[in-house]
Amino acid sequence: MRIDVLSLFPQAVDAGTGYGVVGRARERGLLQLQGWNPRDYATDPHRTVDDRPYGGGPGMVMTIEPLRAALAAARAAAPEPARVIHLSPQGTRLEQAGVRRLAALPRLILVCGRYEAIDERLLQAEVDEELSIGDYVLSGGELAACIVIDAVGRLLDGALGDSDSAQQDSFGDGLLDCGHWTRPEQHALGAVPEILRSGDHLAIARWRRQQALGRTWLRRPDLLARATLDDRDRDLLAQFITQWRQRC
Ligand code: 9WO
Repeated sequence: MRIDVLSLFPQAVDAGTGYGVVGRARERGLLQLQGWNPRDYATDPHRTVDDRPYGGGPGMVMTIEPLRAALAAARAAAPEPARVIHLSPQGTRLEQAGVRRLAALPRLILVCGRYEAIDERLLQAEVDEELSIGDYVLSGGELAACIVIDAVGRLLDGALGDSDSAQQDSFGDGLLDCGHWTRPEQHALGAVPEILRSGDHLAIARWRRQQALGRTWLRRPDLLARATLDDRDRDLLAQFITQWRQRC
C-alpha cells in the first residue's frame, strides 16, 4: 500500500509512524509512505501557505494553491488512483470497520490541515472523504494521520508476525478484549485467575468470551447493541451479569 501525506510538518508523520509494527512494515516496503509539504509549492518569497479568513474572526485559513500543487505532485508520483482523505473533526468517525475498508485500498492521500481550517473550495474540489478520529480539536491533522496510518498499516498482509492476531484483537468481532496476564503467577498485586492456569483450553476460551462480553456490557453498551451474539453468548453474558450483580 502507498500513503502520501500532505502536511506542513511531514517529519511529525514520519516519526509518528516510524516504530514497532508499522515502522517495520515501512522498512519492509509493505507500506510506502511519502510526505509532501505545501510550503515547498508556495510561489511567493515568504512561501506563504495561509491567509486571513473572509468574514473575519480569529486565526488563519490554508490557501488553495500550495495545497493544490502539492496534491497534484503527490498524485503524479505514482500511477495508482488515490482516495484523498482530509483529517478533520467535521469528518465521519473512524471505526475498525472503516480501517479495514481503507486497508483494502491500493493508495491513500491524507491531507493534514493546520491553523483554523483549509479553504472550503480546495476541500470540495479535491477531497473524497473527511475522517475524524474523535470528537476533540487538535492543533493539526498530523497526529490524526498517524493514527489512521497505524491502524491501517498493522492490517496489511505480513505486517503482524502472527497472521491471526489482528483478527483476534479487540473489535475483531465488535467486542472489547478480555484481560491478559503473564508471569509471575503470584504477585503482591494479585494472583493470575485460576482458570487460565487450568490447561482446559475449551473452558479458557469460554471464560475469555464471557469476560469480553461482560466488559463490553459494563464499559461500552453501545458496542454490545451492535454486536451479533449467538445463544451461547447470551447465556455467557446473562451469567456474567448475575455474578456481577451478586458482587455489588
Ligand atoms: C480550530 C478552531 C479554533 C476555534 C474554534 C474551532 C476550531 N476548529 C478548529 C479546527 O478544526 N482546526 C483544525 C486543526 C483545522 C484542520 C486541522 N486541524 C485539526 C484536525 N484539528 N483536529 C483535527 C482532527 C482530525 C481528525 N480527528 C479529530 C480531529
